[in-house]
Amino acid sequence: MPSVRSVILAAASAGVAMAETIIVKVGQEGTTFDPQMVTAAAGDIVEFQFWPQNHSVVAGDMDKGCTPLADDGFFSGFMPVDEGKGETAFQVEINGTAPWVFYCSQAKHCQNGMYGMINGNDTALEAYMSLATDASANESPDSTDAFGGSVVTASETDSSDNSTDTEEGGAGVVAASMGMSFAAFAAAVLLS
Ligand SMILES: [Cu+2]
Repeated sequence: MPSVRSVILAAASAGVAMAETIIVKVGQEGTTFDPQMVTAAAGDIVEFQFWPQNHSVVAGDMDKGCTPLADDGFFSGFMPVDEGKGETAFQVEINGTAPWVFYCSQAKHCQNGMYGMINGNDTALEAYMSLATDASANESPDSTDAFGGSVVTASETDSSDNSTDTEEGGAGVVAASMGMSFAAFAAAVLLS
């Protein structure tokens, strides 16, 4: 059977619009976003899924560590989770290729390295690292409610690694967007 990658390439070359849902795991390995660097095209959805104990994701100001973007940002609100992957996720639709930095506004998580970028690069991430490490405060937006995205039921993709640089991650994304059942997806992965 054709590999998942060849199917993706065929679809892309046929001009089929295939918006992807890209999963970012929040707090699964401590104060981390995984993947930390996300590449997303216009129309793609970045879905933040939450692990214990109580994290958030905030769109940050690129020039001020651990500080919310003043306008047109996003915030998930705090997402307390007792155990495992939380049922509630936060989705942000990407409208272009402009870089975003995001961070967790809980306690000193941002200062401790809990941030990441959408459509960023290593240089920008390193620059943000110094700003975050030196930030005197870790700020949440004024609003305690979520904004700039959608609070949704978390997608059923927690068993695969959805980082954008692996075949399996890509397969999970495509299977989900094609509406395949998980069993069919698993079979496709096993057979490929
Ligand atoms: Cu956190």
